[in-house]
Amino acid sequence: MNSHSSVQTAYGVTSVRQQFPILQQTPYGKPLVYLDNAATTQKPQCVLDAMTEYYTTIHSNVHRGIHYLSERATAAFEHARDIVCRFIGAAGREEVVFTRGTTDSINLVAASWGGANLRAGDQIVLSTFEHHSNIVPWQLVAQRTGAELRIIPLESDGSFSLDRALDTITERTRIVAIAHVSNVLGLIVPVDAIIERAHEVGALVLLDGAQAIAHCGVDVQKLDCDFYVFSGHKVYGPTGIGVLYGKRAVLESMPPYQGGGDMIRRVTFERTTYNDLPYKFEAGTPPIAEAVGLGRALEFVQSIGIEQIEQWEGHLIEQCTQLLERIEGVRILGPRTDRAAVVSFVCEGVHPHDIATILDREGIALRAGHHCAQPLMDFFSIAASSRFSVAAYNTPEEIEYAVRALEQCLTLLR
Ligand code: 7TS
Repeated sequence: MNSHSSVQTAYGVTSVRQQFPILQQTPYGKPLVYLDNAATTQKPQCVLDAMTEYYTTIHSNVHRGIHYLSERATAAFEHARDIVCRFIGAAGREEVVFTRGTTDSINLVAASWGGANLRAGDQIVLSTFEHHSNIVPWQLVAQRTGAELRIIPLESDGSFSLDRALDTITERTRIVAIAHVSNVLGLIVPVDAIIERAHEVGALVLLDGAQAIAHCGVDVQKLDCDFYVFSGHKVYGPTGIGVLYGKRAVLESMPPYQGGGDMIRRVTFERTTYNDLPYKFEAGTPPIAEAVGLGRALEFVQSIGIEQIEQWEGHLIEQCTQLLERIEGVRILGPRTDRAAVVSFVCEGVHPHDIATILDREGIALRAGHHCAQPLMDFFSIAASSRFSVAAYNTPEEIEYAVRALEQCLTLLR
């Protein structure tokens, strides 16, 4: 534990933890060990306070009424957009569209950009490990347009080959939609080379940043991706809000997704003209308090430092991997290195749901299932796997406790 202790002192996990009231809970009389962060992260007090303050003193509808509260609500909402813009390094605030989350953002791009640009014979490149929300929206638009899905395969041992990924992109590829970090493998995808190749053939790239945004520094201009999408709730913010970043010229060229208030400039029954970016894609009353909460959540991440979080989580994942490797009959899915925040594994002869049920009684929250990545489960010929996923507030002690509980559980079940 000595090496952990020195890292721990420098990082200050105790003060990070103290900011999360929910972590004080003791389910079944045991301290809560929350290791289901890839599904959703918990919320620090500052996010809860920002949302309460918003509803207590600021709430009104945005971009509409010319009155005191409406102006304050609009300012708070647009300030949140500025925070997102800086956090991801976008060139301008008009490139930041608020959505309901990653799923909503991908559906927007698939329906709007895909509907306008895809034709029969065009290729949409995805990977084997995509989350269902980065598969099904593309299937829907492929069915409508006659475009085809082309899937980046994994090596037979489950590893990712950049060469194979680059080979999957062809002259007929119009868009590559791929996870920045896999929610099952934890793999940090080498996206730079993929983006370069895609652009060489004139294709766009959408990065699904749902699992990256809280764990890796993201700079959309450096990445040079055309779209970047993520959910607020996976980065210490509230549910019901997410982001679609798009390069300005690309967003400008896209038709509206949903129609309604705020997204228009002028409506007549004969013809409607649309609002400027980003409002063209924000029909109806947006999730205002949620945007405020997300802005505060990103400031919370900045207050610790994304590099510090990345390093801390790297230690936790390395520790978790090493401990799991010592257990007989445990197979870890995904790479040994280039991994962010997630460790999925299968235990010979034991069902993941049984593990999750037994560990739950020890106060440990982990995930068991297909993780909304059934094609990946099919690739591994498994129905489900178990998954530990960490966040900024997890500790080496929790990892040790969870893996020891897993060991005892396996002894019991075998
Ligand atoms: N893409 C990836 C890579 C994800 O991990 C998830 C959610 C989504 C998209 C969808 O995000 P949403 O906020 O729109 O629902 N992943 C998980 C998970 O791994 N366990 O629960 C949800």
